[in-house]
Amino acid sequence: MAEAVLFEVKDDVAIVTLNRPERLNALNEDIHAGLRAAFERIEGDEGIRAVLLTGAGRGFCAGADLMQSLAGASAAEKRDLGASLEKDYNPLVRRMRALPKPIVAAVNGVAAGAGMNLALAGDIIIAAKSANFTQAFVRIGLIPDAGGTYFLPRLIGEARARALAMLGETITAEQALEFGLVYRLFDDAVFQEEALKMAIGLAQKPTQALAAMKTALNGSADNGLDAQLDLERDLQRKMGYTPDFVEGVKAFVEKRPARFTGRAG
Ligand code: T3D
Repeated sequence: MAEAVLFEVKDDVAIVTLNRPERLNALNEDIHAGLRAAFERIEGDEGIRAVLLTGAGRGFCAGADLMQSLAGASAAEKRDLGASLEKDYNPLVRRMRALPKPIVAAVNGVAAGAGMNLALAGDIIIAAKSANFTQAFVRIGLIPDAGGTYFLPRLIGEARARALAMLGETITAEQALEFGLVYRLFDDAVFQEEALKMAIGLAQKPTQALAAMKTALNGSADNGLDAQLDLERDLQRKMGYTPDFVEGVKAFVEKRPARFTGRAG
């Protein structure tokens, strides 16, 4: 049986590919286990400085595997969806947000339900022009999970978030761009190449600064201005002692491109 999550490292980028194309990469136990293993490796390997998360085949991710939702001997247990969020989805979303390395979520095709929200947990979300997005939850009597009710209003505002969640309509990649849900679109033919290029570019940037940016931006969702200014001060103090700050300034003075190592000290 093919691995449910493919993992490859290229030019300091971990390429994590959801790999159940026949099910549009719907999330089952195998995918969750594969993602846990992938992120454990990414967290533990200093040589990995960026992540590219994408899907195999024509889909990015069609959300939870509905074929397995209620099937099997333990159907009653499976209806405790809170337990499945607690075990699989919530730790994954927390992990992605806390990861001290940038994640490019490269939405190559349909992103539905928790599959869409998995993409939103990334740092930079890009999409192929043929991709589409849907908060499919309402169609099966659920609410958006996997961080959807947190990310959506912050990314696209209350009005659009509520409409997408309640209507469960599908939006095109162009609409997602217009809404501010994704950063950039690429033609399908060059999508994977451009996504990798973006991730490799991120892997060459000052990794400590990108990690600190994630901390600061995560904090800004909940902090007031005073707390956020304090957080910026504390993080910038740390940045001042990184070799990449010294290299960045030196490169500027010497009028050459900086060669960042991403090292902490
Ligand atoms: O159980 C829990 O843990 C609950 C937690 C829920 C969190 C959630 O994510 S809820 C949202 C779950 N996802 C959905 O409701 C989306 C279901 N899928 C669709 O509505 C459509 O497949 C799409 C709109 C995404 C794409 O449509 P289309 O026409 O491009 O493709 P298709 O023909 O429907 O799908 C292709 C195959 O993938 C098909 O299999 P088949 O008929 O060729 O054997 C289809 O059944 C399968 N597939 C698509 N989505 C899922 C799936 N199989 C299992 N689970 C899926 N979510």
